[in-house]
Amino acid sequence: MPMPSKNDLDGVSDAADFDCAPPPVPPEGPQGDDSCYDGIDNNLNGLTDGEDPNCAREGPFDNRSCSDGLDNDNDGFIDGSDSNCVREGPFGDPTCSDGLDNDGDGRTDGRDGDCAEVVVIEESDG
Ligand SMILES: [Ca+2]
Ligand SMILES: [Ca+2]
Ligand SMILES: [Ca+2]
Ligand SMILES: [Ca+2]
Repeated sequence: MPMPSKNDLDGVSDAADFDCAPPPVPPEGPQGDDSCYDGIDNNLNGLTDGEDPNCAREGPFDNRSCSDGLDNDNDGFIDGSDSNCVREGPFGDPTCSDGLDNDGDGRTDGRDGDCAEVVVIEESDG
């Protein structure tokens, strides 16, 4: 009695099939994310890091984009010089008594929650 030694279909199983789904496209951005500083066109749109609109944002003040030495949003102002990176406060800071809405959130000086007198507990990483 003859035994079928092999399948006609060359032995490729379903589990090894790569044809069904394209590889996922990783995100680039938002600004501050490592993907905006890795020199890689992560999302494969032809625009790398600062060239990519997903990364072209500067601020807010605590974002990495405000301390990277780059004019991320290409408005001619870098980091602390960029109004997007300006902080108002904390309490006692000159920005809380200059009559200006420094951070552009619509609240000036004492009206800005960032200027509220609070006890700040700072953690030290050592
Ligand atoms: Ca890109
Ligand atoms: Ca910057
Ligand atoms: Ca800028
Ligand atoms: Ca102010």
